[in-house]
Amino acid sequence: MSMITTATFLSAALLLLVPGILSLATAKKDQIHLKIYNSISHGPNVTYTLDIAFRGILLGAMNNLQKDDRLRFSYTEDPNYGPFLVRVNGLAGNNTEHTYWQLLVKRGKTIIIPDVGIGCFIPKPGDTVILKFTKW
Ligand code: B12
Ligand SMILES: *[C@@H]1O[C@H](CO)[C@@H](O)[C@H](O)[C@H]1NC(C)=O
Ligand SMILES: *[C@@H]1O[C@H](CO)[C@@H](O)[C@H](O)[C@H]1NC(C)=O
Repeated sequence: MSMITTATFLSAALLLLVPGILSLATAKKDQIHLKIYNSISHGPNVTYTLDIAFRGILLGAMNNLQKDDRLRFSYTEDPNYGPFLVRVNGLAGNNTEHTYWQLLVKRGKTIIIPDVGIGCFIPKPGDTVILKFTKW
């Protein structure tokens, strides 16, 4: 191959490859917001922006935040329903006091109360997941 045809071939190949690489990079991950809200003490809310894997579970995204030392949380493992969120940034729910961390999701203008916990819930890109410390 002459130099010119090689160069033409290479740029044609790049033109084909670049959009593919870009769409892979943007389609694979997306973002949600995670808001920590204490409805009992009414302290300041803390909001995180985090990446989610395609159809990844909320717990996975939260684990990534914890790994980066941005969020601290812990959960117990229920034999039937999986992970039950107990403590967020040092504050734990308490059966005697009837307090717990409720899982809410703001999607567009609607607030959703998921019927599953953090181990099963799959956020959608753009969701604001709210962890609300509240009473039952
Ligand atoms: C009472 C109750 C609660 C109470 C439990 C407190 C208490 N000490 O009583 C509170 C209000 C805290 C609660 C919270 C939630 N709950 Co609830 N809860 C129930 C309910 C009505 C009865 C459970 C019960 O007492 N069973 C009898 C006892 C003897 O059995 P047990 O195994 O010891 O019960 C324990 C577990 O059920 C556990 N538990 C309760 N809810 C949940 C949710 C999850 C995800 C996990 C892992 C464990 C768990 O707490 C109970 C007491 O220790 C059930 C529905 C039902 N009819 O079973 C839903 C139910 C278990 N909860 C459910 C859900 C989704 C939630 C929430 C995620 C709701 C939300 N969006 O915030 C949160 C948990 C958030 C978190 N922190 O992780 C779902 C679980 C379905 C699933 N496959 O995940 C159920 C089945 C109701 C439904 N929507 O269909 N819940
Ligand atoms: C925190 O968020 C909640 C619910 O999203 C909102 O109602 C409340 O006003 C906020 N609190 C503060 C201090 O901004
Ligand atoms: C829950 O609250 C009660 C009453 O305030 C307290 O005595 C107990 O130590 C608390 N339990 C946990 C696990 O923190």
